[in-house]
Amino acid sequence: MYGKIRIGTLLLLVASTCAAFAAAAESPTSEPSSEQDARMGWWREARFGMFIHWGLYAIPAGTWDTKQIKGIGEWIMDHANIPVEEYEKLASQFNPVKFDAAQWVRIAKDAGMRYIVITSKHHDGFCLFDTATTGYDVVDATPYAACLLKPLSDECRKQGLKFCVYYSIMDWHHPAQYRNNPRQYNPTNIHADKRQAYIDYMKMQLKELITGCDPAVLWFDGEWPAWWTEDDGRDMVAYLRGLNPGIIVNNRVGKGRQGMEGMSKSDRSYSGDFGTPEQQIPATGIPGVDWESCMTMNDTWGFKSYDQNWKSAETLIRNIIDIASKGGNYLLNVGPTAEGLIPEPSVDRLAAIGRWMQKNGSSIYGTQASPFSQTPWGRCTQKPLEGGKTRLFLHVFQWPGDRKLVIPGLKNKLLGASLLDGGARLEVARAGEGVAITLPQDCPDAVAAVVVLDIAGRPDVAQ
Ligand code: FHN
Repeated sequence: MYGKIRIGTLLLLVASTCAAFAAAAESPTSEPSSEQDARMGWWREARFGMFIHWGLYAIPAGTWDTKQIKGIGEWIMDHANIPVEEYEKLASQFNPVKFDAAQWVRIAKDAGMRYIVITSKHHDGFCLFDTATTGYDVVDATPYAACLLKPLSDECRKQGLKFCVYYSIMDWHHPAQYRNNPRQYNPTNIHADKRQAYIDYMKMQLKELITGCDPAVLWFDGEWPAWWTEDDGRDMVAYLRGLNPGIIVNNRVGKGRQGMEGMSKSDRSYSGDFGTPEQQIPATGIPGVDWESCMTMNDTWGFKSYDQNWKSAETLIRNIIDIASKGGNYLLNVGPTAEGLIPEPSVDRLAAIGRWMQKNGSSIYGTQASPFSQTPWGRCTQKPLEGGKTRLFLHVFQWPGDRKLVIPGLKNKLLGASLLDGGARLEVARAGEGVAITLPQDCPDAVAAVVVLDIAGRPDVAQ
């Protein structure tokens, strides 16, 4: 699969790669926070994105040699211990003729998502984009014979979403990396004499992605093998910033995932712009740090034909709210089929989320974490208003039987309360150490009804 590299292109890539790398000597952690704030502006506003895990693994879809394989679908090469030369043959079957970039972006946009992160190369090493570095890509190795990322990038730009790419450092196909254990691909080891060549290979591919598809975020993964270090991550960030100073990079470019709880804006001891809790919502968020919870809608990232363990739309909507109330972003995954379709159960849930976001999105986008440590009735987000005021968004999961919504410890002057959806004014008054809002008899939204409370100044709460 490596015989098809076009030498001229490769030499050009190597030359420009070295130039880009030399241009960015500054370590990312020494940058002023104002620069990071400027870079992160759209991302903090966005709060909600689509994760897409798509690749050759969608063909077996969780079944190999008539056996249903345990675990997540994109790991079938490892879990079924498939030899590389066997797995490679899947490429000749990959022909997603039903792939429709405009439809995928429309589904994400209608769900209220503001960005899309798609796997450009997962651990199996197969590239969903045209690359001069290997023939193991969708253009050279499949009957589809066309790039999948560029149309999606163009559609995102057309429909106003940010296009972002996932990229795995661990690569089960590249000859520089090899299995520690013959029964498992994960984690890989690396041949010492090929390590730099593989890092150069990654940098060439990333340069192709940046120049070809202009991703707003580089979402690294597969960073855990011991041969990849935090210094490698720091070097990679400097290289990427040399290509695009505004590109956002997650903490898995280095070893930040291990230290995520310790990753704070002050020490910035790990490279990357945001923390990446996975399949979880940190109980109190990660104060002072940008972070994004990535989660599946069922139990797998890559498509599995028989995984029907779907989370309800209510759970997914309340996850968005819970995460935003802790100051984070929600990256919700879909795993398209080998034909190029997003599974119907995912589409249905995204449409339900979109109906809620259509009415209540202003309580999520551009908001900051709750000023309260406890809100037993639901969650709170907040947004500064002009004139030094603050808007509190109270997401009510349990509608109080006595119609009194009690907000403990809030000391600010009260400016008014209303229902977000429809704007009906509500009575609000001080109640002991806090505030009580009188709600209508009937709850307007069983999943999460949003009450708006405007206050003077920044929240002053007795803890
Ligand atoms: O091994 C991958 C996995 O397949 C999936 O891509 C998730 C998504 O964040 N990341 C790794 C596991 O942490």
